[in-house]
Amino acid sequence: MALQPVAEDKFSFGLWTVGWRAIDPFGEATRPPLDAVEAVNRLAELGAWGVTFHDDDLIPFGSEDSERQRRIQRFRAALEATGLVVPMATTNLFAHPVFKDGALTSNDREVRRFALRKVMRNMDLAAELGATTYVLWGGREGSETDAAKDVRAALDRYREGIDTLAGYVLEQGYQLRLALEPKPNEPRGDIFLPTVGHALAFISTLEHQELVGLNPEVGHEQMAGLNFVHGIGQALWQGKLFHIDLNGQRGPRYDQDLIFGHGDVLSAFFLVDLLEHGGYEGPRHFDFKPPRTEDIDGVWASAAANMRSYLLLRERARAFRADPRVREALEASRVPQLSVPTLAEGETLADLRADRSAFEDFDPDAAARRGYGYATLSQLAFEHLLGEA
Ligand code: GLT
Ligand code: MN
Ligand code: MN
Repeated sequence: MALQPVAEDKFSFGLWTVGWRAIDPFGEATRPPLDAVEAVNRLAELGAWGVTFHDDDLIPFGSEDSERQRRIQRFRAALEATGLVVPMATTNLFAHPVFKDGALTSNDREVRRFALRKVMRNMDLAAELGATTYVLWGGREGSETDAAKDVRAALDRYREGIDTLAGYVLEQGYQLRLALEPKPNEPRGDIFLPTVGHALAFISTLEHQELVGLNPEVGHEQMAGLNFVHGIGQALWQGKLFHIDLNGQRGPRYDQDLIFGHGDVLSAFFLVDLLEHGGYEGPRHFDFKPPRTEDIDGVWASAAANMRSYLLLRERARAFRADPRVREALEASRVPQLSVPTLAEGETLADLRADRSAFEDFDPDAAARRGYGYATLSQLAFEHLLGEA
């Protein structure tokens, strides 16, 4: 079994993941800062294909222009030396206190204008480095009290912000698509566009909706108790899965950002199965946090673990799909029948109403007696996951 990642696997990591110093609300950093060039070198050694960043991961907020250029040059040189690509970039619109009431939806108009300029500046860099996806995670867009926000006005501003940024991409002729990343809460008490579903509905109101899709994160949907595989299924169905943040989460609680697979492992299995067989060709991007207990060796061990988890699950998913017993079980469960349109080709409403077999002669009790065989099918998946099948 090939568990050594290769470029074709399209594994990517954010600089902020391996670079997380483990500062949490209760404690100080447990690790020293990690140089971006060191991160690029080590990720490349481990077999990653891409690296992603927030503007402020690469260039500290408020840096002089010369310092900014120096840091970009070093980063670019490391990319060239290793062959690592930058498939995606994003903006830090959450750390500086100026964004304490949000960025694109802050009540303060000056803050909203500043946020747009900050995004546009980093879009220039993203395009220069060859990125094709620009993520927008609105972690501070929200509130702790419903007295603070007119949600309809906030959504007007959110839409105006995204329309403006998409307009900028078009004006500049950049090859970038925007990907919104939903999250239900944390750091805000409640965040706007809390789930995949909310974000999809929002996108349908945008001026340049073809340019805007999603970057769903495993843990964020699971924090809301939702089925991530179903969310991804719908995003794919709507042509909106532009990017994905893989990690682990154990149910509704704070955002854990565990190693991929180290949460709901059955869901991770079906997720990999869907990504591999559902036509998603984008990056497999890990947005995890190396546990706070780890030293730098543990950081690299955890980065490698994400990729290994994915490859193991991919192997298991392939074996599941190739198993003749699984094909039989799928057939017995009538899974392929769900792909058959309910009306025949060209069938009219009158035809349906005239079809006695659909109603008058249909025996609902007989149909109700038929089992669906999901216990067998589900157990087969479970045994493949455990490598037992
Ligand atoms: C932040 C957040 C992630 C987002 C990143 C992109 S930043 O770490 O928790 O889920 O993907 O802004
Ligand atoms: Mn994320
Ligand atoms: Mn997260």
